Amino acid sequence: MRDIDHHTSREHNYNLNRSGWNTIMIKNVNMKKSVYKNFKDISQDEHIAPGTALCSGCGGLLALRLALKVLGEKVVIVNAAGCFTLLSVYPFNPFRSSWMYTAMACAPAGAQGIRDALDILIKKRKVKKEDDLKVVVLTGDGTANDIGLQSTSAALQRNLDFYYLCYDNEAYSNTGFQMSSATPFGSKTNTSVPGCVNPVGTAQKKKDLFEIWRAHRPPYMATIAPSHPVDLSNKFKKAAQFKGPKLFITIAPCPSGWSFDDSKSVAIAKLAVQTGIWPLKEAVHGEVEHTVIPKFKPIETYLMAQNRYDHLFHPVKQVDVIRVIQEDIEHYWQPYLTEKPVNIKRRIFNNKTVE
Ligand SMILES: Cc1ncc(C[n+]2csc(CCOP(=O)(O)OP(=O)(O)O)c2C)c(N)n1
Ligand code: SF4
Ligand SMILES: [Mg+2]
Repeated sequence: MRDIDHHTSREHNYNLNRSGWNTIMIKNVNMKKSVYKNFKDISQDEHIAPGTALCSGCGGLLALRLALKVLGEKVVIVNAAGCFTLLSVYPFNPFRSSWMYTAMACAPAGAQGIRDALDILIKKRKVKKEDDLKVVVLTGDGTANDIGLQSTSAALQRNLDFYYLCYDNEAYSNTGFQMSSATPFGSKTNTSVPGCVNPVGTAQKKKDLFEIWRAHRPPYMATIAPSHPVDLSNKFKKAAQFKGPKLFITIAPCPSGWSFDDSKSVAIAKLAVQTGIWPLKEAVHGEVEHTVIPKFKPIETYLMAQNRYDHLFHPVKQVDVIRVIQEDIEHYWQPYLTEKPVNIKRRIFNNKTVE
């Protein structure tokens, strides 16, 4: 199947398999010039005040802070219930922009109402076009993967013009760190506690939210990490040119739930990228491109840095479980590497950041 990318006029080849768009051969990958070259290019303006009720070292909050530096202040945040609703203590909130709270199930419906209201006001010339606001849904992984998935799918189908930022701390953190369908295999939550009967902890595999979204054909999607602010900023900048749904999923290291020292959030996000368990990628009109190529550090370096994986190492090392986690990473990356599926560590990518 062939398609023309309207923003680059390059031809893309989609290699359809029986299940649809699952296999995408990356051909003639096109890298537009990045706006942000290094950390110094990122604005020093802050759009969210410090001293909020969130935990110190909250990785998701850092990602949000970076995102707002690109999005600016002409924004309405539609915040589904979760940790980040604690940002507001009624009637105050720490944002320069507007903020609205919704129930977990319906943030995209709230976003639709705001978008429609803005469009009507602009049409009636009660709001100037240049004063238009970006509508940004802000949700945790529990909302994004479970409780709010239905209304998200509906908004995607309506091609709602909005941003969707999911901070993925891989559990229902706000209510005491219960397992969500984004909780990774082998980790411990307060509802998947390892014991004699089940030494693994979480026995299920994490849902693939990126692929769920991609099946809806939104114009822009990306994964991001607070440890990679330049990559994050470039993705928000790039997304601005697309009308329609724009997804961002950030890894959100959570000191209290993942059980690590709150000074280590950025280091843990970086390890997630370096081991390959958190691929940094984007998809423009469904075509996936990885923006950072990992060093493929052994996954143990990432697991050992967080006490939620403690049971995999003590009192006995659960070698089989660790191997499954490592193999899942290799299985994920293999199609994106060159033809011979031999040794993932020896693969070389051209023209990419190797992290
Ligand atoms: C339908 C519904 N079920 C349960 C709750 C209780 N609740 C409030 S916040 C929350 C956790 C949300 O998890 P997530 O979306 O991952 O955000 P996080 O708390 O991790 O920031 C839950 C379960 C709710 N508000 N609504
Ligand atoms: S519990 Fe985790 S996600 Fe929630 S505010 Fe604290 S660090 Fe952030
Ligand atoms: Mg969560």
